[in-house]
Amino acid sequence: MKLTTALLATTAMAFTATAALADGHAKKWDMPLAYSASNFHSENAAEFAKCVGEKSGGALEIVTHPGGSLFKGGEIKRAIQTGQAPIGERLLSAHANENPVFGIDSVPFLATSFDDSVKLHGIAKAELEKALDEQNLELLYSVPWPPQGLYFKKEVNSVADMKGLKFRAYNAATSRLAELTGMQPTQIEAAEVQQAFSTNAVESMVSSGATGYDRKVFEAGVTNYYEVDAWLPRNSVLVNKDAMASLKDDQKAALTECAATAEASGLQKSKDYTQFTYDGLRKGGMTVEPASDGLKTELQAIGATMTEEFLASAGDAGKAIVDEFNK
Ligand code: PCA
Repeated sequence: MKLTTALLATTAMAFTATAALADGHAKKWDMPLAYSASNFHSENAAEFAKCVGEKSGGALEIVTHPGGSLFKGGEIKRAIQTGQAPIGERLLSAHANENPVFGIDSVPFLATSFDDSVKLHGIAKAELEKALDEQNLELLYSVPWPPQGLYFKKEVNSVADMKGLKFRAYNAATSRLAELTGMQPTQIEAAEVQQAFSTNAVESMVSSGATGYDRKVFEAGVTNYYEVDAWLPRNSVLVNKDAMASLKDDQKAALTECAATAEASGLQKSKDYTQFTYDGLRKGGMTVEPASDGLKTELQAIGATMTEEFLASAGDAGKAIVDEFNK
Protein backbone atom coordinates (compact mmCIF):
# COMPACT_ATOMS: atom_id res chain seq x y z
CA MET A 1 0.00 0.00 0.00
CA LYS A 2 2.77 2.32 1.04
CA LEU A 3 4.53 1.69 -2.21
CA THR A 4 1.40 2.51 -4.18
CA THR A 5 0.93 5.78 -2.29
CA ALA A 6 4.56 6.70 -2.90
CA LEU A 7 4.22 5.82 -6.56
CA LEU A 8 1.07 7.89 -6.87
CA ALA A 9 2.72 10.85 -5.21
CA THR A 10 5.74 10.55 -7.49
CA THR A 11 3.50 10.27 -10.53
CA ALA A 12 1.51 13.32 -9.45
CA MET A 13 4.72 15.29 -8.95
CA ALA A 14 6.14 14.14 -12.27
CA PHE A 15 2.89 15.15 -13.94
CA THR A 16 2.95 18.68 -12.52
CA ALA A 17 6.62 18.98 -13.33
CA THR A 18 5.87 17.91 -16.88
CA ALA A 19 3.11 20.52 -17.06
CA ALA A 20 5.58 23.15 -15.85
CA LEU A 21 8.12 21.93 -18.37
CA ALA A 22 5.55 21.85 -21.18
CA ASP A 23 4.57 25.50 -20.80
CA GLY A 24 8.18 26.42 -20.12
CA HIS A 25 7.80 27.76 -16.58
CA ALA A 26 9.90 25.16 -14.72
CA LYS A 27 12.97 26.86 -13.26
CA LYS A 28 16.19 25.93 -11.55
CA TRP A 29 17.62 28.43 -9.07
CA ASP A 30 21.14 28.31 -7.64
CA MET A 31 21.30 29.42 -4.01
CA PRO A 32 24.72 30.51 -2.68
CA LEU A 33 25.36 30.02 1.07
CA ALA A 34 28.45 31.26 2.91
CA TYR A 35 28.57 28.68 5.68
CA SER A 36 29.62 25.02 5.69
CA ALA A 37 27.17 22.31 4.60
CA SER A 38 27.05 20.89 8.14
CA ASN A 39 26.08 24.24 9.69
CA PHE A 40 22.44 24.39 10.80
CA HIS A 41 21.66 27.38 8.55
CA SER A 42 22.89 25.43 5.53
CA GLU A 43 21.00 22.30 6.59
CA ASN A 44 17.90 24.41 7.03
CA ALA A 45 18.36 25.95 3.56
CA ALA A 46 18.72 22.46 2.06
CA GLU A 47 15.41 21.46 3.68
CA PHE A 48 13.86 24.69 2.40
CA ALA A 49 15.06 23.89 -1.13
CA LYS A 50 13.60 20.39 -0.91
CA CYS A 51 10.31 21.81 0.36
CA VAL A 52 10.08 24.23 -2.57
CA GLY A 53 10.77 21.46 -5.08
CA GLU A 54 8.05 19.27 -3.59
CA LYS A 55 5.45 21.98 -3.00
CA SER A 56 5.84 23.35 -6.52
CA GLY A 57 5.62 19.85 -7.99
CA GLY A 58 9.07 20.30 -9.50
CA ALA A 59 8.24 23.64 -11.12
CA LEU A 60 10.90 25.39 -9.03
CA GLU A 61 14.09 23.53 -8.24
CA ILE A 62 16.49 25.23 -5.80
CA VAL A 63 20.08 23.98 -5.58
CA THR A 64 22.06 25.13 -2.51
CA HIS A 65 25.81 25.81 -2.74
CA PRO A 66 27.19 25.90 0.83
CA GLY A 67 30.63 26.93 2.11
CA GLY A 68 30.99 29.94 -0.18
CA SER A 69 31.51 27.58 -3.13
CA LEU A 70 29.47 29.66 -5.61
CA PHE A 71 29.93 33.13 -4.07
CA LYS A 72 31.79 33.99 -0.87
CA GLY A 73 29.81 35.52 1.99
CA GLY A 74 30.97 39.01 1.14
CA GLU A 75 29.83 38.66 -2.49
CA ILE A 76 26.44 37.02 -2.01
CA LYS A 77 24.25 40.08 -1.49
CA ARG A 78 25.59 41.91 -4.52
CA ALA A 79 25.26 38.75 -6.62
CA ILE A 80 21.54 38.59 -5.78
CA GLN A 81 21.00 42.33 -6.33
CA THR A 82 22.54 42.13 -9.80
CA GLY A 83 20.75 38.88 -10.69
CA GLN A 84 23.88 36.75 -10.90
CA ALA A 85 22.13 34.58 -8.34
CA PRO A 86 18.30 34.69 -7.98
CA ILE A 87 18.39 33.75 -4.28
CA GLY A 88 20.95 33.39 -1.49
CA GLU A 89 21.69 33.67 2.21
CA ARG A 90 23.64 36.48 3.85
CA LEU A 91 24.52 37.92 7.23
CA LEU A 92 22.76 41.23 6.70
CA SER A 93 24.61 43.07 9.50
CA ALA A 94 27.77 42.87 7.38
CA HIS A 95 26.10 45.46 5.12
CA ALA A 96 25.40 48.09 7.79
CA ASN A 97 27.67 50.43 5.83
CA GLU A 98 24.94 50.52 3.12
CA ASN A 99 22.13 51.13 5.59
CA PRO A 100 22.65 51.27 9.38
CA VAL A 101 19.33 49.47 9.96
CA PHE A 102 20.94 46.29 8.57
CA GLY A 103 23.05 46.32 11.74
CA ILE A 104 20.09 46.35 14.15
CA ASP A 105 20.71 42.71 15.19
CA SER A 106 24.35 43.41 16.17
CA VAL A 107 23.87 46.24 18.65
CA PRO A 108 25.56 44.80 21.77
CA PHE A 109 23.24 43.89 24.64
CA LEU A 110 20.08 45.14 22.92
CA ALA A 111 18.56 41.71 22.12
CA THR A 112 20.45 38.98 23.97
CA SER A 113 18.15 35.93 23.90
CA PHE A 114 16.22 34.01 21.25
CA ASP A 115 12.95 35.57 22.45
CA ASP A 116 14.50 39.05 22.25
CA SER A 117 15.82 38.29 18.79
CA VAL A 118 12.37 37.29 17.53
CA LYS A 119 10.82 40.37 19.13
CA LEU A 120 13.42 42.75 17.69
CA HIS A 121 13.13 41.21 14.24
CA GLY A 122 9.35 41.56 14.35
CA ILE A 123 9.72 45.27 15.11
CA ALA A 124 12.53 45.91 12.59
CA LYS A 125 11.18 43.80 9.73
CA ALA A 126 9.17 46.49 7.92
CA GLU A 127 12.15 48.87 7.93
CA LEU A 128 14.50 46.11 6.73
CA GLU A 129 12.10 45.20 3.93
CA LYS A 130 11.91 48.83 2.86
CA ALA A 131 15.70 49.13 2.75
CA LEU A 132 16.02 45.86 0.82
CA ASP A 133 13.27 46.84 -1.62
CA GLU A 134 15.31 49.91 -2.60
CA GLN A 135 18.11 47.48 -3.50
CA ASN A 136 15.94 45.25 -5.69
CA LEU A 137 15.72 42.60 -2.96
CA GLU A 138 12.99 40.79 -1.08
CA LEU A 139 13.39 39.21 2.35
CA LEU A 140 12.19 35.59 2.30
CA TYR A 141 13.12 34.40 5.78
CA SER A 142 15.57 35.15 8.55
CA VAL A 143 17.14 32.92 11.22
CA PRO A 144 19.26 34.00 14.21
CA TRP A 145 22.68 32.59 15.03
CA PRO A 146 23.04 31.47 18.65
CA PRO A 147 24.17 34.13 21.19
CA GLN A 148 27.61 35.62 20.62
CA GLY A 149 30.59 35.06 22.92
CA LEU A 150 34.36 35.48 22.82
CA TYR A 151 37.04 33.04 21.66
CA PHE A 152 40.70 33.27 22.73
CA LYS A 153 43.91 31.30 22.68
CA LYS A 154 44.39 32.06 26.38
CA GLU A 155 42.46 32.76 29.58
CA VAL A 156 40.96 36.26 29.58
CA ASN A 157 39.38 37.95 32.59
CA SER A 158 39.27 41.59 31.61
CA VAL A 159 39.39 43.94 28.64
CA ALA A 160 43.02 44.67 29.56
CA ASP A 161 43.82 41.00 28.81
CA MET A 162 42.61 41.53 25.22
CA LYS A 163 44.86 44.46 24.43
CA GLY A 164 46.86 44.08 21.21
CA LEU A 165 45.31 40.75 20.14
CA LYS A 166 44.65 40.14 16.46
CA PHE A 167 40.90 39.76 16.10
CA ARG A 168 38.71 38.14 13.43
CA ALA A 169 35.71 40.34 12.60
CA TYR A 170 32.62 39.48 10.50
CA ASN A 171 30.89 42.87 10.30
CA ALA A 172 31.35 46.52 11.25
CA ALA A 173 30.02 45.99 14.78
CA THR A 174 32.57 43.25 15.53
CA SER A 175 35.37 45.45 14.15
CA ARG A 176 34.20 48.30 16.36
CA LEU A 177 34.07 46.01 19.39
CA ALA A 178 37.68 45.05 18.70
CA GLU A 179 38.75 48.70 18.46
CA LEU A 180 37.04 49.58 21.72
CA THR A 181 38.74 46.65 23.48
CA GLY A 182 42.17 47.50 22.08
CA MET A 183 42.33 44.60 19.61
CA GLN A 184 43.25 44.70 15.91
CA PRO A 185 40.34 43.64 13.68
CA THR A 186 40.48 41.95 10.27
CA GLN A 187 37.37 40.78 8.42
CA ILE A 188 37.63 37.07 7.64
CA GLU A 189 34.97 34.71 6.24
CA ALA A 190 33.80 31.93 8.56
CA ALA A 191 35.03 29.43 5.95
CA GLU A 192 38.60 30.66 6.60
CA VAL A 193 38.47 30.93 10.37
CA GLN A 194 40.32 27.73 11.22
CA GLN A 195 43.17 28.59 8.88
CA ALA A 196 43.38 32.11 10.35
CA PHE A 197 43.68 30.79 13.90
CA SER A 198 46.16 28.04 13.10
CA THR A 199 48.52 30.44 11.32
CA ASN A 200 48.14 32.98 14.16
CA ALA A 201 46.75 35.53 11.72
CA VAL A 202 44.12 35.95 14.45
CA GLU A 203 44.02 35.14 18.17
CA SER A 204 40.45 36.04 19.03
CA MET A 205 36.93 36.41 17.63
CA VAL A 206 33.37 37.00 18.70
CA SER A 207 30.93 34.41 17.37
CA SER A 208 28.53 31.68 18.43
CA GLY A 209 29.41 28.25 19.74
CA ALA A 210 28.13 27.10 16.35
CA THR A 211 30.88 28.67 14.26
CA GLY A 212 33.68 27.65 16.64
CA TYR A 213 32.34 24.11 16.56
CA ASP A 214 31.75 23.98 12.78
CA ARG A 215 35.25 25.31 12.10
CA LYS A 216 36.81 23.09 14.84
CA VAL A 217 38.76 26.03 16.25
CA PHE A 218 40.03 23.79 19.08
CA GLU A 219 42.22 22.14 16.45
CA ALA A 220 43.72 25.54 15.70
CA GLY A 221 44.95 26.45 19.18
CA VAL A 222 41.80 28.13 20.51
CA THR A 223 41.42 27.22 24.19
CA ASN A 224 38.76 29.44 25.78
CA TYR A 225 35.18 30.41 24.99
CA TYR A 226 33.39 32.96 27.15
CA GLU A 227 29.60 33.11 27.03
CA VAL A 228 28.67 36.77 26.76
CA ASP A 229 25.27 36.62 25.02
CA ALA A 230 26.14 39.97 23.46
CA TRP A 231 23.66 39.73 20.54
CA LEU A 232 22.22 37.23 18.03
CA PRO A 233 23.01 38.26 14.45
CA ARG A 234 20.74 36.92 11.72
CA ASN A 235 21.20 35.23 8.39
CA SER A 236 18.66 36.46 5.86
CA VAL A 237 17.53 34.62 2.77
CA LEU A 238 17.11 37.20 0.02
CA VAL A 239 15.55 37.01 -3.43
CA ASN A 240 16.14 39.23 -6.45
CA LYS A 241 12.85 41.10 -7.07
CA ASP A 242 12.91 40.54 -10.84
CA ALA A 243 13.48 36.82 -10.30
CA MET A 244 10.55 36.82 -7.88
CA ALA A 245 8.33 38.67 -10.37
CA SER A 246 9.15 36.09 -13.06
CA LEU A 247 7.58 33.27 -11.02
CA LYS A 248 4.15 31.81 -11.64
CA ASP A 249 1.66 31.55 -8.79
CA ASP A 250 2.44 27.89 -8.03
CA GLN A 251 6.14 28.66 -7.66
CA LYS A 252 5.56 31.80 -5.61
CA ALA A 253 3.19 29.98 -3.26
CA ALA A 254 5.72 27.18 -2.72
CA LEU A 255 8.46 29.70 -1.99
CA THR A 256 6.41 31.67 0.53
CA GLU A 257 5.00 28.63 2.33
CA CYS A 258 8.40 26.94 2.59
CA ALA A 259 10.01 30.20 3.78
CA ALA A 260 7.58 30.39 6.72
CA THR A 261 8.41 26.78 7.63
CA ALA A 262 12.15 27.47 7.30
CA GLU A 263 12.01 30.53 9.56
CA ALA A 264 10.37 28.48 12.32
CA SER A 265 12.51 25.36 11.94
CA GLY A 266 15.70 27.42 11.63
CA LEU A 267 14.96 29.16 14.91
CA GLN A 268 14.44 25.81 16.63
CA LYS A 269 17.65 24.42 15.13
CA SER A 270 19.59 27.46 16.37
CA LYS A 271 18.23 26.94 19.89
CA ASP A 272 19.03 23.22 19.86
CA TYR A 273 22.50 23.83 18.43
CA THR A 274 23.56 26.22 21.23
CA GLN A 275 24.12 23.66 24.00
CA PHE A 276 25.17 20.97 21.53
CA THR A 277 28.04 23.11 20.25
CA TYR A 278 29.17 24.20 23.74
CA ASP A 279 29.40 20.50 24.59
CA GLY A 280 31.26 19.92 21.32
CA LEU A 281 33.80 22.65 22.10
CA ARG A 282 34.37 21.07 25.53
CA LYS A 283 34.84 17.65 23.95
CA GLY A 284 37.41 19.29 21.71
CA GLY A 285 39.32 20.28 24.85
CA MET A 286 38.22 23.88 25.30
CA THR A 287 37.12 25.63 28.47
CA VAL A 288 33.60 26.98 27.96
CA GLU A 289 32.26 29.24 30.72
CA PRO A 290 30.33 32.45 31.33
CA ALA A 291 32.43 35.62 31.12
CA SER A 292 33.36 36.89 34.59
CA ASP A 293 31.16 39.61 36.10
CA GLY A 294 34.00 42.09 35.80
CA LEU A 295 34.51 41.39 32.11
CA LYS A 296 30.78 41.55 31.47
CA THR A 297 30.55 44.95 33.14
CA GLU A 298 33.39 46.27 30.99
CA LEU A 299 31.79 44.88 27.84
CA GLN A 300 28.46 46.40 28.77
CA ALA A 301 30.05 49.85 28.97
CA ILE A 302 31.42 49.30 25.45
CA GLY A 303 27.97 48.12 24.39
CA ALA A 304 26.48 51.40 25.67
CA THR A 305 28.94 53.37 23.52
CA MET A 306 28.08 51.25 20.49
CA THR A 307 24.35 51.68 21.11
CA GLU A 308 24.83 55.47 21.12
CA GLU A 309 26.80 55.21 17.90
CA PHE A 310 24.08 53.09 16.32
CA LEU A 311 21.39 55.59 17.30
CA ALA A 312 23.44 58.48 15.96
CA SER A 313 23.89 56.76 12.59
CA ALA A 314 20.50 55.08 12.12
CA GLY A 315 18.33 58.23 12.41
CA ASP A 316 14.65 58.30 13.32
CA ALA A 317 13.96 54.85 11.88
CA GLY A 318 16.66 53.23 14.05
CA LYS A 319 15.57 55.11 17.15
CA ALA A 320 11.92 54.12 16.62
CA ILE A 321 12.89 50.43 16.49
CA VAL A 322 15.04 50.61 19.63
CA ASP A 323 12.39 52.60 21.53
CA GLU A 324 9.64 50.16 20.56
CA PHE A 325 11.84 47.24 21.55
CA ASN A 326 12.67 48.73 24.97
CA LYS A 327 9.05 49.69 25.74
N1 PCA B 1 28.70 32.87 13.10
C1 PCA B 1 28.96 33.70 11.96
C2 PCA B 1 28.24 34.97 12.22
C3 PCA B 1 27.74 34.89 13.60
C4 PCA B 1 28.04 33.52 14.05
O1 PCA B 1 27.69 33.03 15.10
C5 PCA B 1 30.42 33.97 11.76
O2 PCA B 1 31.18 33.86 12.72
O3 PCA B 1 30.78 34.33 10.65
